[in-house]
Amino acid sequence: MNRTIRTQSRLLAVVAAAALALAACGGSNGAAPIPPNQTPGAGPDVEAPAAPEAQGTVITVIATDTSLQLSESTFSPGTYTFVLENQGSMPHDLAVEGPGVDPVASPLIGPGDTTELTVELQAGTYELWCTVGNHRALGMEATINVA
Ligand SMILES: [Cu+2]
Repeated sequence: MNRTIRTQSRLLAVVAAAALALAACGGSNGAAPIPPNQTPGAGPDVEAPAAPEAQGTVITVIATDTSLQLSESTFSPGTYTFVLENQGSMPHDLAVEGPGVDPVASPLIGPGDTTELTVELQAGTYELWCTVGNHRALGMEATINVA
């Protein structure tokens, strides 16, 4: 008889201990720090969206209706991106011709717009001009020497 009671109280103790352990465990789980939000794509590994990237040396070319004004006057061989800014009142473009460059032209852009033309310049003389109408004759041209 005695033995049975002891066994029962022992069992009770074990059950109580288990209940405590469970409670402690549950409590501990509840209090566990929430992992920081892992937002995929927000980390430093993510590459920025590919922006149109000017290649080589950037030269600004201001187009008025009667001139082309370049931001640089000395050139060495290499890759250049001419950024044409149309500050005139008519549509303009930018053409380039010289050693290794058959005439290439930028898109035609309206007043206030900007476009780009990337070319490889070698040593030599290059002509830049606007292909629209008689604009070249009006003064929309420039000559650069690459050395
Ligand atoms: Cu023009």
